[in-house]
Amino acid sequence: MDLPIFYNEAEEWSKALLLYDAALKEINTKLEILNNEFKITHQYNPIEHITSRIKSPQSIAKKLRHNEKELTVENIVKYVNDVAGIRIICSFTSDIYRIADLITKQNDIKVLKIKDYITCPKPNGYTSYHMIVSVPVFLSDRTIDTKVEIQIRTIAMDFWASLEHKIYYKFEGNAPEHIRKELKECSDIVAYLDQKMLSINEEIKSYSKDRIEGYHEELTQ
Ligand code: 0O2
Repeated sequence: MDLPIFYNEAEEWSKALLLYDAALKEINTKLEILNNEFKITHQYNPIEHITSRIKSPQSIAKKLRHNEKELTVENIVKYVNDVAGIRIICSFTSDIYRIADLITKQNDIKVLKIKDYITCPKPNGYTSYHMIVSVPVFLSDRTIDTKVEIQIRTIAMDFWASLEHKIYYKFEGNAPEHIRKELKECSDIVAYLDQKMLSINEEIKSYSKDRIEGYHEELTQ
């Protein structure tokens, strides 16, 4: 990734990128291990999929401008919490808190900030669970705690956020009132859908193996 503004800080920026990339790899590996363990011990997969990204130079510059900070590597590292970002898509809302808890319990991860937009959705209807964490990256001569933003949400929340993001950019943040209202209504439907899916799943889990076998027998009679 190039940030052409930084001619005199190019090396410093390359080092920062190396750290962000390493931090993403570490968190991704941790999540993969947790998910694999879950599959074996609970025959269940709480994570649908994971994506990760390094924030675009334009987006970094925009965020610093918004915070009225000069565009320097030092300011990026200090003030932009989501240069390295991971998005975890779960099946059910309960999985979100389970995953967040498992991340928090990892000894080498420090949780720096939490924003629970599920308990407190944004006024536009955005829901997601955000964690800013730091993870130690071991270099040849030192260890550097590096920040990563982790967003955890359900498939339905992600569907809403992806479309809202596109609409937001299309209207440059000034979507007509009726579109905003309809998006908010869709977010209420998403919340209802997640709740419904969760209760169906709870009911399925309450079926004992014997009950399911009995049900199969009834069908075949
Ligand atoms: P992009 O393109 O994803 O990089 P802080 O981290 O506390 O310094 P910030 O950045 O306001 O402050 O944190 P917050 O509220 O946790 O939001 C960070 C990210 O969450 C955003 O990154 C989006 O990815 C997502 N997000 C937040 N609010 C919304 C929303 O209303 N709609 C959608 N679709 N996504 C949202 P960026 O930098 O905006 O963008």
